[in-house]
Amino acid sequence: MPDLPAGFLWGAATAAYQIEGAAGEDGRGESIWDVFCRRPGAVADGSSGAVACDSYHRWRDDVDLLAGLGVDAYRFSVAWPRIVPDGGGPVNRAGLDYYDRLVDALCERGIRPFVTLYHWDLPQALEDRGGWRVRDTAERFAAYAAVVAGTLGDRVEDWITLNEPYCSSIVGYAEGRHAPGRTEGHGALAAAHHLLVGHGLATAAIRGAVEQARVGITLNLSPAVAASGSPADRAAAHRQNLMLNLQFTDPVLAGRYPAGFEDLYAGVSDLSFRRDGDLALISAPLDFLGVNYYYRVHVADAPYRSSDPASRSAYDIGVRQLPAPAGVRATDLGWPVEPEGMYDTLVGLADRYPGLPPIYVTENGCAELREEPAPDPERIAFVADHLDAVARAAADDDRLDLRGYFYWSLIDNFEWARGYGPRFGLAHVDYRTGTRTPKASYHWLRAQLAARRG
Ligand code: IFM
Repeated sequence: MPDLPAGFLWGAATAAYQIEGAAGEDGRGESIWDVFCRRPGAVADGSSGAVACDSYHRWRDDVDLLAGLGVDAYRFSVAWPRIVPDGGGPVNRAGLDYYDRLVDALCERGIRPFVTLYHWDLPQALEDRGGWRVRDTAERFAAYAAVVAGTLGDRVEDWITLNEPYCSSIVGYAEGRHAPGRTEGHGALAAAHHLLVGHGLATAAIRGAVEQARVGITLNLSPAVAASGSPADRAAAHRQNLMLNLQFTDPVLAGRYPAGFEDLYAGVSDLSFRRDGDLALISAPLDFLGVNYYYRVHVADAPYRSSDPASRSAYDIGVRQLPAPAGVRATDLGWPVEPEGMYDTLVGLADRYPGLPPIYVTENGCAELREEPAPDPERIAFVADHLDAVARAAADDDRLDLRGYFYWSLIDNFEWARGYGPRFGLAHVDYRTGTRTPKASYHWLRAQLAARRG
């Protein structure tokens, strides 16, 4: 185990729709993912999260796994449609009770809960009223956050407002690969902005409900690398960075939209959804930033799919994503394994944002496509190499305050549009029986954590 900062926190992460199942139980409302999964062809294997890992019933097994692993913390998400089934109406006490029990069990085992309030499962009723394209959803989100914080805040101090707003906006409303499965320009950019407004409003709501709360947001960051030194490819990499990274980091960490952003979307959107005061709200000081790092994106310049900006999706920025370059290993999903991207991401944040808050790596992990539990040496190497990169960044750059690392994911689960094929877990899940079987990586990590304690 590399030399990590004192007090460095170890954890594992999951998300509600990917593990809970029980989609129709105890008053849970429908989410955009329930609806999206029914769309033919939307999910690779035609599956959904309706049953998933059945953690709604098997949560004790998950807590046992965490305790056996010896982690300090567990990052999980709360399903908004379980708490406020129609997004804005009455609160469903049975939904809150589920998380109450889970948090109690974690605290009893000495595991610190990190609660994510939005990991993509928007109540469908709100999507029917405009979803994240409309500001009202941000306000509803803050009201829901206040309810959860008011219930769990006597035991939960660490709160993450949003997970990966890039995916909830651009992948969901512009690329169309995730729920709600749209390919819009203006609407997707409005969604990205309103998600950040929701983050700002929810931050204030959580702090209002829980005096000792520490509040952060989790962003997925993937540095873009130009396929060549040509001006065209370098410009493409910059556009990719604007869309994927800077659109989110600059408003949150610097209270501005990045230079060049308006030009990128000239003719696509008039950005009229922005209001005075939004950026101040969005950039309210954070207690921590969550960084999800998986891979770098290698890109080349490419023709726009639509020649008319007015009908262009916000994902259509004249960029082609390339496979892992020759000589770079890729995971079974084809994602390039480049731990130096983790290093660059962390150091790059410190370069760009003076006064950067403390950082947790809130996700990092790799998937295999094997169905049966099997040795997973590639996962062990992946984690070790990425931790090395984290340790190097911490050692090299004293502007960085790196506080912890959460492996994605504790257990195999529903990998969104890819269905159940990819397995990210430290523990294998047999989806027919629900049985969890720790993989070699679980045993390896347990030994590392025990050695650290010892
Ligand atoms: O499974 C997802 C998770 O929900 C969000 N971050 C990336 C993971 C792997 O794709």
